[in-house]
Amino acid sequence: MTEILDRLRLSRLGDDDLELLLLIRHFELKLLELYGRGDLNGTTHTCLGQEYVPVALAPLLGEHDHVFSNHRGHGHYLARFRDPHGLLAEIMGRQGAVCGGVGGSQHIHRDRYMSTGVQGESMPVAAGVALHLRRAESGVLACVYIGDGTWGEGAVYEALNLASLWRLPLLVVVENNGIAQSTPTTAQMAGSVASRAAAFGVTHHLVVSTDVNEIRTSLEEPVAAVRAGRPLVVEFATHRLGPHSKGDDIRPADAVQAARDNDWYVRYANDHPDQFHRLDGTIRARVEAIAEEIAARPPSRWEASSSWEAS
Ligand SMILES: Cc1ncc(C[n+]2csc(CCOP(=O)(O)OP(=O)(O)O)c2C)c(N)n1
Ligand SMILES: [Mg+2]
Repeated sequence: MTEILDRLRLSRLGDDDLELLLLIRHFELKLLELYGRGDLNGTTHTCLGQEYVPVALAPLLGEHDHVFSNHRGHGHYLARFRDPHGLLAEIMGRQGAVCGGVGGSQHIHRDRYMSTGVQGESMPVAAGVALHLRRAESGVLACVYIGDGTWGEGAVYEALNLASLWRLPLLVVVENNGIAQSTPTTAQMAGSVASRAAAFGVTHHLVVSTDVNEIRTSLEEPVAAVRAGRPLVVEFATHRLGPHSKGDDIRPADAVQAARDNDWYVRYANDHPDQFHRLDGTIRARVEAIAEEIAARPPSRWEASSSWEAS
């Protein structure tokens, strides 16, 4: 019995990893609060419950790797840049915004990181970038995050086909949270992610754990193989803790409860209370202070770069 409980216990993380997880959690909670108060315009999709995915992947990706994110991308961005100021300023349209405030929550571009709110759009783009990398920057990969619902887009299959045929260094991270907006995966997906990857001869790796250390170790070799030209689909069986965007949650109570039962945040607090409580309040307060500081800034201005003006 103890053995079973030990296995269910989340392993202890370094402070750095836990701080990043907590930063993403409190950032997302703050956003929902700001939207709820009417302090923000537009929309947002939080990654509450899924924070551990980009945190586990973070050290497996290098600064030269490209990352293509999606509509639910705040955690992807924070895990790559640890820049809550730039992201919040972007979402709030304040000075210091990563993209001058014209990208907002879903459309961020910084160095080799790009997100889009258009489902599936980034798959062929990432495959094209991976083709360039295979030719020009050996050992560098393109990582693309997509959801389960995005497997309804034909562009996903065109990209998988070429990635396999041309042995592209393409890492497809699927955050399968079992739902697309309000449609359960079971109501829209025939077969499975694994069988669809197999149809193209692409390796598939399933992650059911929420243990950052365990996931990272299990992905070291498969990600190294991607760099050598073996495309990979990593499917995370995960849970969306919050609504699709803001107030739009029509899931039955048992589905929401299942997401809560799997929440790494609650489990980690139980398994490592000292470390958790030492850091949780600090990070929460840090996010609170960042939000106040950003809200007090003047509006952002977007100025076209000189190269754009010239063209
Ligand atoms: C091409 C396209 N069709 C529809 C939408 C509207 N839309 C935004 S998110 C979403 C659901 C995406 O589900 P999934 O891929 O599972 O990602 P999740 O939201 O669960 O993270 C839809 C249909 C869109 N943004 N782009
Ligand atoms: Mg989904």
